Amino acid sequence: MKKCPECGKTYDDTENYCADCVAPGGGPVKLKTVEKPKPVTPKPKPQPVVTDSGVRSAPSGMRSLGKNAQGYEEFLWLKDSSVMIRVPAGEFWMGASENEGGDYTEYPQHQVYLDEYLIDKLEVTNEQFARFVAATKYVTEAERAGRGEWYDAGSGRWVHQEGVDWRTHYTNSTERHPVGLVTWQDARVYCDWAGKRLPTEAEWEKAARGTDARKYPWGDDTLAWVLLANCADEALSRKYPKWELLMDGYDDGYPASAPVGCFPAGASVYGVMDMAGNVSELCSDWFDANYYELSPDSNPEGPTGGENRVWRGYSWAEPWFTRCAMRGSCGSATSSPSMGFRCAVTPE
Ligand SMILES: [Ca+2]
Ligand SMILES: [Ca+2]
Repeated sequence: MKKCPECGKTYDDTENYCADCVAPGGGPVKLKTVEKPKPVTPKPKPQPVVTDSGVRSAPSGMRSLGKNAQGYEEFLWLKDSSVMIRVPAGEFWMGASENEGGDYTEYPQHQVYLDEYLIDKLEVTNEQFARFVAATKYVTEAERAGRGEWYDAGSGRWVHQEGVDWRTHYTNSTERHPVGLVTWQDARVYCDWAGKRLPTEAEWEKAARGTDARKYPWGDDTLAWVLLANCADEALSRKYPKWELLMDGYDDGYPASAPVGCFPAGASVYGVMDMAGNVSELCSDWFDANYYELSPDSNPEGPTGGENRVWRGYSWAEPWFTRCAMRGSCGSATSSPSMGFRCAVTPE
């Protein structure tokens, strides 16, 4: 295409002079070739990277690990080197079923919708907590109080023992054991440091039981010949002969806590480990025994206040396999070697 530099009229490439204009010195005005504008290629919108396995890319602070054996996406949370599992949005049944024989606090069973969230695959370990303390110089509430809850093998009772805190049973051989003797506030501060939060009670229960209202993380039955969880067992009675309540004939090999994730047969439908036993796990909610009567049906966060905090999953100190619906509570200042926590995150 050509264009007259005087009047702007356009011509095709076969013409050389403008038909209308006269040059200042006389004669026709010579046309100028107009360069065709180059087509503008729109910048591609950023798209999530989808790998061969169909896994979406990870936001900053995370690295995709692909799908786990159960088919759910796992991520490495870089701040505290924890593996997190994506639990899809959707509904699940919360609370005990009619034939489950649950405590009154577990009723009524009700349907709850939760947005998508990530939850730690494993309980927070001594090793992780030590890194947090090294980075922040945080002093736990038991350390400040100068004492903590402890099992006294001589008397066969739980006592408040001077000088007992999370470091007491932290050795080179227990790096991968869940941290214990931490309060709700200790757990919350760890979560803040890691850029995470405690799971709500509803998130904890969905991660444990999935959407089919199963009784235990692994299903509805207990399989006596399979090691499913770390609870009060024969190993505990061998170490503490005065321990009264334990599962006769069940020997998981651990008298107290076990390294996290060493009972793969007990994993939940999402692949979350140790939801029954090992250490019980603090949740973000205040505890209300009657909360299920009035709980919102979407993303419940617990009562707005209260005296006690929720913990879930029971521990190595209990003589049974923990049902997913079982609820527990403790004072905000309570810490115990049988109680720890895991973290959750709301995806960006
Ligand atoms: Ca045990
Ligand atoms: Ca646990």
